[in-house]
Amino acid sequence: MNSSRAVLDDGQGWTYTTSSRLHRRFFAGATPRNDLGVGMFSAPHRRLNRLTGEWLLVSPHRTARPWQGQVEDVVDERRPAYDPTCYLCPGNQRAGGARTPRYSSTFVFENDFAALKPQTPSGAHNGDGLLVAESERGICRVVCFSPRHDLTLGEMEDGAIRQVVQTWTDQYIELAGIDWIGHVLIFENRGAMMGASNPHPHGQIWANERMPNEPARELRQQRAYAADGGCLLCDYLTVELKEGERIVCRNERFVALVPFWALWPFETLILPSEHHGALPDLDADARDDLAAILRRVTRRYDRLFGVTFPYSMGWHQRPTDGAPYSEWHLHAHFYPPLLRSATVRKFMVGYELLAQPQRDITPESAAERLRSIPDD
Ligand code: H2U
Ligand code: ZN
Repeated sequence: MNSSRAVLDDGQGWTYTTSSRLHRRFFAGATPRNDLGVGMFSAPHRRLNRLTGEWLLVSPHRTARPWQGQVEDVVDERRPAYDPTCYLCPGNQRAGGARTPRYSSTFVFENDFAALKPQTPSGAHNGDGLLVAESERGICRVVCFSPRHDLTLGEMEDGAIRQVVQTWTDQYIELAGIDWIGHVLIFENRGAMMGASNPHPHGQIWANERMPNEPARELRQQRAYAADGGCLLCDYLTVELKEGERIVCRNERFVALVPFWALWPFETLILPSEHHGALPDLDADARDDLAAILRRVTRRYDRLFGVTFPYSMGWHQRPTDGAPYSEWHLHAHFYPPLLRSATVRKFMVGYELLAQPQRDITPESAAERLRSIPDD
């Protein structure tokens, strides 16, 4: 290690360098390797999210607590292949008045109720350095994954998911090519519990001028790590593959794992094994592998509690303001809210809202459960 690196000491027994190989502290220090179920890891502890730089609490002993709180309804999920009232089904009228064409694979349209707009009056406000505001331009689109109303990503054929990957790639290229677009977020909200307004398989794209908060945090972390050489997620993946405990599934070019610092109970991170910064960097084989792993992960999710698993998922790709961002490693996060069944979800409230996030089941046990589910 380079001795010129800043050494951070948080005063609670953790020291790490700015490019910290934190795992070395975990596994080569007082705590032996493969000791994640015992010792400090079976008691309350905190873990560092190396991608955001934020800590989260892990309280493994709390899984036994009784639950008398909110229980979600299990929605009857049988749906028709075509729903005449669905604005995303082929040939139907949308709420904004436009008509969805009779598409046969994927279909992209400008969001009729876009949160950001390309024609936005420019302006900045600074009231005594305390009341600060800036105008923000953007483009919001909706991506229909399939003309079939009744399918989910995990129920689609590999070839059809491959077409979704291609559409995401084409959209990223097109939007990144607009000179004032600095960041493109491709995401999917699935299930009413996560705020999706319609069960038809679809996602969204929000492209805007400036870096949003979460990618900006990840950029800072990846950049600080890369300052000492190496890529944060390439090195992290090497450690995860060596440990093996948090890997859910993998193929030749992609890996799905529950991150060491996972916050949501069954959160996963999907990343290419090789260093790529954005979807267009993937070759045809890698896109095939990506489609295959998406199918496998979403199938496992749907089988875990026997319901279409709600989640927010999204792609974190290299920003698009024209700078190289060679430190950026392409990845997708799946953030599903369900905790212990189809009806009991995790809430981000109280301490989590006011102090820091916390989880009960360990990432290792979540990975073990997801791993044990067949995905064929
Ligand atoms: P969500 O299910 O994640 O909310 O995405 C659906 C989007 O579709 C939502 O952003 C848009 C909503 O604004 N929409 C249209 O653009 N046209 C419509 O006719 C209805 C919904
Ligand atoms: Zn539909």
